[in-house]
Order: sequence, then C-alpha cells, then structure tokens
Amino acid sequence: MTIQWFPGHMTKARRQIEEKLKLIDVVIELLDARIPLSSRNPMVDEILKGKPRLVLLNKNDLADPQVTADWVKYFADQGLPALPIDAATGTHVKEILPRVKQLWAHKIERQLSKGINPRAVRALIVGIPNVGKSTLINQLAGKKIAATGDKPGVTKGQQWIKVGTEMDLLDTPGILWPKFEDQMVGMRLAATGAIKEELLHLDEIALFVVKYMVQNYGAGIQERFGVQDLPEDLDDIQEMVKVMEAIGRKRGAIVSGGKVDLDKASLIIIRELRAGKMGRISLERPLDKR
Ligand SMILES: Nc1nc2c(ncn2[C@@H]2O[C@H](COP(=O)(O)OP(=O)(O)O)[C@@H](O)[C@H]2O)c(=O)[nH]1
Ligand SMILES: [Mg+2]
Repeated sequence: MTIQWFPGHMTKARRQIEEKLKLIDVVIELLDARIPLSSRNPMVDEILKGKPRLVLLNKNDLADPQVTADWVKYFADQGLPALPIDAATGTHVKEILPRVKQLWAHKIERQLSKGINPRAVRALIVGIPNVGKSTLINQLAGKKIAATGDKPGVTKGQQWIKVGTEMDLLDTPGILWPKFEDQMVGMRLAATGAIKEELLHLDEIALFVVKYMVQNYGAGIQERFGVQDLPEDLDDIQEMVKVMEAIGRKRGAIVSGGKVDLDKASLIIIRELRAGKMGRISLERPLDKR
C-alpha cells in the first residue's frame, strides 16, 4: 500500500470514480469486516449519489462472526444489504451475483415489459486500499476471465470482466480514501494493516489491540498467552503494558537482562492478530463510542 492521501489525490480519486459511475448500474462497496466503519470512506454516500449498492464485509475469516452478524443488521437497518465474504478463499463470493441482480431487478423487469432484451448488470467495486478489491476481482473473474475490449461508450482503458452471462464487472476498482483524521479510526486501520504502521508507533497500536482484547476477548488472551490476571480498569495503561510484557515474555521477546522488548512484543501482537492466530477478532462494534 503506497498511496499517501493528499487533498489533490482525493479530488482525483473522486473524479475517477465519478467517471466510472457513468458506466455502471450497481456499486459493490467493499469494507473490512473487522472494522466496517473505520474502513469506510467518509464521503461514500455523497460520492455514490444513490446508485444501488451492495456492501461486502470482506476478510470475514478474520472477524468475529457474532459481531459481523451485528454489522449486517446495522447496515440492513440503514437500507443497505450487506454480505460477509472472504475474497481470498472465495467463501460466499458466489452469493454476490444474485444479490447484485436483486438490486437491479426492477430495471430488468421494466426492460422486459418494454420488450427490450435486458443486458448484463454492470458493476463496480469500490473501497479503500488493502481491503481486498483486487483479490475479489480475481476471484469473480475466475477462469471465465474474458476482457471484452473496447465496447462503445466505454472509457478508454476500461475493460469489462464477464461474471457469468449476467454481470459485467469493471476490471479496475474505484479507490477511496479512509477517514484517518480520527485517531481511533487510524488505530484500527493500522492494527488491521490497512495503513502503513510506520505512520503510527507500533507500541501504541499494540496497546490499542491489547486493550480492545482485554475488553472483548479476555479469555482468548488468558488461554493463548497464559496471562492470569487481566486489568479491570481499561484506562490503566501500566496494567495494559504488563499484559503486553506477559505476551512478550511468553513469545521470548526478551532483551539482555531479562527485560521484555516491548517493540518486539508489539510486533508479535500485531502480526498474530493480522494472521488470525489469536482467533477471529473484530476491532469495531456498531455500539462502540465514536
Ligand atoms: N484473510 C484474508 N485476507 C484477504 C482477504 N481478501 C484479501 N485479503 C488480503 O488482503 C491483502 C490486500 O488485498 P488486495 O486485493 O491487494 O487489496 P486492494 O488494495 O483493495 O486491491 C492481500 O494480502 C490479500 O491476500 C480475505 O477475505 N481474507
Ligand atoms: Mg488492488
């Protein structure tokens, strides 16, 4: 992930998506199931201007299934259908086409009633960097990948990928920027690997992860790292650092003199989280304070 977002880049990204929107019927908004709102572009409603939209909660293999179910309900309550998927393995990817068709069914019916042969529904994937857009495009393309080349009315350079006979997917996604002004959003993005960790201190990110885990997945920490007592006061940083030290000790992150190397411990915590080794963990809930 190399994009550094400056206001000029945002304007350009927005313009590029608006160009693509002219060509398409349905938008597929890709979010990270572990942090759906933090991985969402703050202006997405404004940019998409009421296009029919399917929300996909990707990387659901790493997210807490119960929390993901809460998010599906959260989006449904706002009138947005949402579907959890794993683009990497293709789990539930087959359900995307029927959902997209549902969103376009009214148009197809109208065309049929006028005696017009309906064309394939045209879709575009949008999302922030690293959310899995390319992985999903490849997964949807599968072996049936068939770039149809320059169709009339298609912007130069854009190609359509045929997903069966009923959906055409634009081969390049719309890239959106996240809402990093908010410090908690930045933490969640860094913890999941959506933004470069060099932008934040590793120990700060690890501290955030440990605090969230103590709050929501305490038993997991106790089992995996053999930490006996967990702090009751979530704002007691010294106690949280002790948990980090216990994890570091368990993983052998020791410097000479037997002290725990907190940087190393932080890296271990973040790596294990991202690899799903601590279990399926969500770092954002619909009811979290924002
Ligand atoms: N665990 C997991 N990893 C995924 C999934 N989808 C994508 N990834 C990984 O996320 C990273 C970014 O994916 P990519 O498709 O390049 O994101 P893009 O920047 O939005 O195009 C890659 O390492 C993918 O392998 C998923 O469903 N589960
Ligand atoms: Mg990509």
